[in-house]
Amino acid sequence: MTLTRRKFLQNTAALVAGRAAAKELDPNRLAKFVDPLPIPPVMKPLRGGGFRVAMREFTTKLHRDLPPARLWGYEGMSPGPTFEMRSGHPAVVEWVNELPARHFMPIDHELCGAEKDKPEVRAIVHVHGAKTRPEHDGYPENWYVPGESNKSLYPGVQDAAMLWYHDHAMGITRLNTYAGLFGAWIIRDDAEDELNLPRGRYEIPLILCDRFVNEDGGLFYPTSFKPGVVWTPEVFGNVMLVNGKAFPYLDVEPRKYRFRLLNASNGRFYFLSLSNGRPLAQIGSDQGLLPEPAPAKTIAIAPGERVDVIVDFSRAAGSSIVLESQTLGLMQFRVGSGRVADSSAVPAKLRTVERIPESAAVAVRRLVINECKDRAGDSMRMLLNNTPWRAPVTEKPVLGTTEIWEFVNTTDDSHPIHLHMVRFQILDRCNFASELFLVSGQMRITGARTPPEAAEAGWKDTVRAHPNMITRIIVPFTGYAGRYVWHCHVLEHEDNEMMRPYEILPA
Ligand SMILES: [Cu+2]
Repeated sequence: MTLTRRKFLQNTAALVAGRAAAKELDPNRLAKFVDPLPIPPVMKPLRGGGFRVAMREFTTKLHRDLPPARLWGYEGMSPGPTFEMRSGHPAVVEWVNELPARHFMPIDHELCGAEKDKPEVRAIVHVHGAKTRPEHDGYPENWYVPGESNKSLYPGVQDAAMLWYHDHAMGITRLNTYAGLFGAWIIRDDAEDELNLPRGRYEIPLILCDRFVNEDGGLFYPTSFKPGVVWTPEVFGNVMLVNGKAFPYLDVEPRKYRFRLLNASNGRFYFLSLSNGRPLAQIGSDQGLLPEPAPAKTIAIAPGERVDVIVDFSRAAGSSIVLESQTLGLMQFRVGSGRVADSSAVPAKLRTVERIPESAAVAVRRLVINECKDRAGDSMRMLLNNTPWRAPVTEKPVLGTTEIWEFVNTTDDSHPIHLHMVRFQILDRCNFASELFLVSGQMRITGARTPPEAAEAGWKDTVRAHPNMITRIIVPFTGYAGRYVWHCHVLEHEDNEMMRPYEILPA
């Protein structure tokens, strides 16, 4: 039996088990596009400067016709409030754990870091894409319990980009994030302001995630059918949420809008398109603006990735357009009629992204993505380089140097690989003889190296490593020395130790 087949059966068994117990909602019964799109409020600083953010349990309706759901969120909302920051302006945030003492998601105590001797409720915040010292980066083992808090400093010395913050606690990241602990963190700078892109109420974050929702309106996290093992290899929910609502709508004017998209799903990839067949103009990715706009009819976004797009509704006055992912409607835009003034611009040249030459790299690391062993004869075990989390650190780049990391994906899945603290460029992808490599360790490249398309030609912090391909990135390790992590951003994989520490050595 192939891995894929077996995984499918495991998933099916898990879902059937879950369904029987939990009365899963049939999403087709939900009226579409009846709730207005919520827009998270901007996070307000304290009077003396800095921020204080509390993680809290709360209830909210995911859809007009559903009873309220129990969630966890920053400042008691999900998505949490949006941080609006200026490049070069540091911020101190006190993250306060005010969560209840018991978790409402099923914990798998067999996972590394989530053993029975660990407190059930633990949290640690990571600002994804932020350049910050290791002690402020949200190291997975630096979690703390309800009643405790942690202060972190974010220097903000980086280009304009949409980052995001979410929980990163060892062995339960997938559960804490699924419960609602995530939000947007936007950095702006003068160079971006000068472009005169749509802004203010014409710039809107769209945070995507999918969840299993029960008929009682609450969340449900599918578990394995095997007693004692709660981990499932991937979770694909039955309901799509945008900014925390199921199938919302947004009234827009017939003009240009800038949408800041974030995929905050545990495992779902989206392939975004508009129902009117018009292209989306992607202007940015994870770490800020692209060199130039990249129009595309479909835009892929993996868990952890961000996509910055311009949609021009000026020729769609009076119509409604659905934002879709593979024919699945996520949300609706209702375009007002008439004509409106629009002084915003989308310049043909957005910024300069100097390509880093391969010759700048002092080392090439081959990093293998494995999905190899059964755990307890039941679930997949997913690892990086066949190495568990607690093994000694093997990746030790020197501060100030540049390296090429090549991700050799021997699995049947695409894995979004994220490196903390640094930004990088994608060099290329190529096919290789995966079976031969697995059996003999011999590497045979079987196709041409394909450079990234325009949408991936900017600065990134998360890269899709496709199955049976080698994906190469070039990484300048600038910033700070110390211990960070790199991992797959499918959160189920991450919690299954598809995550490793890496250490930046002082120069
Ligand atoms: Cu993965």
